[in-house]
Amino acid sequence: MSLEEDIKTSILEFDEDGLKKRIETALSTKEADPLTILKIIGNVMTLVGDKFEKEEYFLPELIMSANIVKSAIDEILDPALRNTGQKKESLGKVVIGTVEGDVHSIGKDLIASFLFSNGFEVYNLGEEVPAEKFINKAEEVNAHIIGLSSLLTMSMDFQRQVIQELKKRELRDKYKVIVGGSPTSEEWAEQIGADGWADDALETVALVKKLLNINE
Ligand code: B12
Repeated sequence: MSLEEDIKTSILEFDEDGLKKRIETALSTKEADPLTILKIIGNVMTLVGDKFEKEEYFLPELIMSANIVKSAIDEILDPALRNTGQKKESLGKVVIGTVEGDVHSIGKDLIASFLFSNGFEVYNLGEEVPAEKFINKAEEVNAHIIGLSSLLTMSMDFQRQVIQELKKRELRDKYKVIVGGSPTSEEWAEQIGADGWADDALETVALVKKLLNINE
């Protein structure tokens, strides 16, 4: 079976060991690089999402698949990316997280990994991140970009709150704020006064480069 098929089967069968071993083999034999594997995982998770929507999967299956993917990314793919990316000069600093009230991590983590592997210094603050924490971290590390992820209609407004809080602190012009996540859109980004929106990880890399005037 192809690498894609193997990864898909392991995730859909909740086979954490199988997934990790297959990824390790693919990396050690140079069958694929970490970024290619992340792309495959992203596609499989989109499929998992579709199954949930069609009620073929329920919450326990979702949690299991999300957990094994997170563990494979944290333990294998992110370290592998760090090894290949270490010598690169930083193209810019990005603070990213999922907004308050929202625990969805997979899309945001994919974005963080893609940005990192494209030469950005990434500070991933995790999930359920309050506005203050985004801003404090951005101030602390002198970030260029603040990235806000939201997968829930109920949490979207916290993206707006981060922007309002930046304004309140007279820091709005200091950072480019980008937003994303399935309930958000270009129009939403405009409506809340964000600097950009992207649909997926590849588009996000292009967006960040555009916002920072990086021509590559
Ligand atoms: C996995 C999942 C979960 C997992 C999350 C595990 C984890 N560690 O992430 C668990 C089981 C915990 C979960 C819980 C819940 N979930 Co949920 N979940 C999903 C599911 C199936 C997939 C999300 C995912 O990982 N997609 C794959 C990744 C790769 O895609 P992505 O997240 O969209 O990210 C991409 C883009 O959006 C974009 N992007 C993302 N972030 C950012 C940020 C920036 C800055 C940019 C530029 C781009 C960007 O790029 C990413 C990469 O391509 C979706 C359904 C779906 N089809 O999306 C529902 C979904 C998001 N969940 C939903 C709901 C309702 C919930 C719960 C409330 C369920 C419940 N009844 O308890 C809870 C929420 C708890 C909370 N407080 O947050 C709804 C949300 C509906 C809505 N619009 O409000 C959805 C849409 C399912 C549905 N149709 O009902 N969930």
